[in-house]
Amino acid sequence: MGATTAKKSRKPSGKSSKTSLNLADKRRLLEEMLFARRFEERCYEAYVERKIGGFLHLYCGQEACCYGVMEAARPGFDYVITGYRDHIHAIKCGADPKRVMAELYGKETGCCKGRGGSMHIFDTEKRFMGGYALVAQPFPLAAGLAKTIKMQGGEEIAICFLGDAANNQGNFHETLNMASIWKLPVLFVCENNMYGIGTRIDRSTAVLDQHVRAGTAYNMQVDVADGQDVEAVYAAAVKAVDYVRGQRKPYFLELKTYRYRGHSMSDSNAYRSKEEEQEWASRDPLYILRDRLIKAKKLTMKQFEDMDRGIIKQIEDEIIQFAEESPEPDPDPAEAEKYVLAENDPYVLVTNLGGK
Ligand SMILES: Cc1ncc(C[n+]2csc(CCOP(=O)(O)OP(=O)(O)O)c2C)c(N)n1
Ligand SMILES: [Mg+2]
Repeated sequence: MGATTAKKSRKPSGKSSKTSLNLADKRRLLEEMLFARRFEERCYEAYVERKIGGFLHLYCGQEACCYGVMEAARPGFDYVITGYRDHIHAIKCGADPKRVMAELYGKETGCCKGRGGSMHIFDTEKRFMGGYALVAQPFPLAAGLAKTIKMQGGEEIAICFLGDAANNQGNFHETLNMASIWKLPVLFVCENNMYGIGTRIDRSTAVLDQHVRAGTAYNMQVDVADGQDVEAVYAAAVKAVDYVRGQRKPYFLELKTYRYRGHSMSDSNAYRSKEEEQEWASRDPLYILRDRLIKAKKLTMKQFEDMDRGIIKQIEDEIIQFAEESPEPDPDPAEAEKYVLAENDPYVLVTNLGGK
């Protein structure tokens, strides 16, 4: 389910993304998104069983956003950063799902040695730069990554996935302004699920269309796409990624989407109407792609169900088992300190990857 390994070349090749998805790509994307859904649902169960502690924010319903964008980008080569709804972005960048699950379990084999947990998934080898709990914190970090790339003359781009409510925080405005005037190679992807915790966007935000906001206020190239349709996301992302990679300028892509579960596990999700939930459930990103493939006679329902069973089994037999059997971290405070102090600061990590 993972992605390609990081290619270290820093010379621009001028190569753009391929513009359409073939049948094999679509089937793989369906399988990857189904894996993401089942992974998150299994996290839900593990949380209820108290195997996972702390906060847990699930990505169910929004899968087409991450998979559509990253299909157009270069996972493991481009730098990716996001908020706390981060497990699936890490996996699509190439992080080992076993180590992501072990991180959620707080085990030593986790991708942050069990010290980060759900909101702080990190895999610098795959250039997945986290996983942040503070709303909008990744905006300036993404700009910093893009600035580093620009100074090094590399072909990478920085991709920052964040929610709609993050755009009401000061970091959004300062970062978009600077990214625009400094011409930074950063793609901002706004996963607009219309809610910031329990507050609907029209109660918190003056301009509802986030791409309009970014385009008019910060003189930035922008676009908007249906975040439930992975092919539509992919088509918009190809344009966005090619623009950022080719022009070395920022771009803002808004994706209209919906999260199926509450904001986090502690959210009773009582603020949305059943009608609204049902309307979005009828536009499930998995079923849009599945039904299109079935209609084109490229997939049968039986094949889909077999795929689903295989994924559920793989998650149980390989991923959950790995997390369950992994050792607990060393409780010595001196051990833990190693992972909370500046040594592992993202800036230092970028510098270690070859930055100046
Ligand atoms: C700086 C800061 N302020 C407030 C919070 C509390 N908080 C956590 S998530 C959230 C809403 C964010 O919503 P959005 O950006 O739309 O992302 P979504 O959860 O919908 O993916 C808020 C206000 C926080 N974590 N950090
Ligand atoms: Mg939101």
